This record gives sequence, structure tokens and C-alpha cells, in this order.
Amino acid sequence: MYTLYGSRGSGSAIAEAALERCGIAFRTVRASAWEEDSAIEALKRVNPLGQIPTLVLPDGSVMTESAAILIHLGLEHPASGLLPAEASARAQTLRGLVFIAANCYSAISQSDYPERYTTDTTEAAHAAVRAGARRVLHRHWDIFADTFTGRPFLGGAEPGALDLMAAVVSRWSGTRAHLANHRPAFLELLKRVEAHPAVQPVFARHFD
Ligand SMILES: N[C@@H](CCC(=O)N[C@@H](CS)C(=O)NCC(=O)O)C(=O)O
Repeated sequence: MYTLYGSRGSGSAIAEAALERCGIAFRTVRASAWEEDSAIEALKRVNPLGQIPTLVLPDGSVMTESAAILIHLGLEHPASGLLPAEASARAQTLRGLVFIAANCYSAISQSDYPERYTTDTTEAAHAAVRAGARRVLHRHWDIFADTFTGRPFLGGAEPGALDLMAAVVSRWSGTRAHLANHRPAFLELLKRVEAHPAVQPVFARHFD
């Protein structure tokens, strides 16, 4: 049995949507850094970062990092369509997954936890870190939208791993409002992903 540590409205929606796409049975454990009554201590024992998603595989090994989880599930379950079968399309998907992890998800962490990124303890310093992180984040999404242009979905005819990651990580830190003004066609794509019957139930559970 797979065990997914996660919480409603969080990045664990990425792994959850992928597990469902693969038809994998899993149990969820509610755990997050911001819910004291959750299984945060158990989560930290398997992932010292205390971050979600964290996925414990049936052999007991631990997977962290959303992009790595998506790649692992996509490779283990090729029929799921999470990863393109064709090599050059798959290479672009891997590029996109790492792009979001390295350039977008990391900036959200800086926006959410500015105190980690400065030794200045004043509110003003934290607000400045947050504002800077959001400016970088929104620029990175513009570059992503201009670079990854697959339609109707980033993954081709059906939403794949890159669509799932983009649709979830774009939900925070003012990204959707920014995209509405600056990359409206990309925002439409994200909404198409969320509305797809293979994705919609997971998004409804997490974000409605
Ligand atoms: N690099 C990780 C980032 C995961 C992450 O930042 N998750 C957030 C929730 S959406 C979290 O658990 N943050 C708590 C913390 O950083 O203390 C990934 O790509 O999965």
C-alpha cells in the first residue's frame, strides 16, 4: 500500500492526482507544517523537511519532491500517460517538471516563509522578501508559459504530469491573478486541466 502524507489545498494534490491517474490504491495521512493537530511529527520522521507531498512506497522507501514523484509514477505506469512515450516530448516534460520545482515552487516557499530567507526579524524585511519572491515567481511563470506551449494540454491530447504540476503550483502567491493579466491563454489551459474528468474530482476535494 502507498501512503501519501498531505493536506487539503496543498501540493499533495499533485501526487494524489497522479496516483489516481495510475489507478493506484493509497491511503492518505493528514500532515502539514501549518496544522499542529496533524501527523506532522510522523511526517518529519520520514521527511526531515516536513514538506508535502511525501509518498511512502509499498517497499517502505520514501519519495519526496513532487517532480520526482510524478516521474517515478510515470515510469512505473507508462499506460497512465503521465509521461509522453516519445523521447523528445518526454525530455520537454522532464524539463518542465524541474523548471516548476526549481523556479516556481521554491519561490512560493520564499513567499510563504520569508523569515527563513533573511536574518532581519522585522515585519518590513519579511514583507520585502515576500514581495521579491512573488516578483520572481510571476516572471518565472511568464517564461514557463512562453516555453511550454503544448495544446490542448502541456502533455498533448490528455493532461499529463506537467499539467498536474502546473495546475496545482500556479494556485498560490498571486500567480493566477498575474496570469489573467499577462498570460491569459495559459490560464485558460490551466482551467482546462482542472476541468478534465480525470483531474476534476481531486481538484474539487482540494480546492473547492
Ligand atoms: N520541493 C518540494 C516542495 C514541497 C513544499 O514546499 N510543500 C509545502 C506545501 S505545498 C510544504 O509542505 N511546506 C512546509 C514547509 O516548507 O515547512 C516539492 O517540489 O514537492
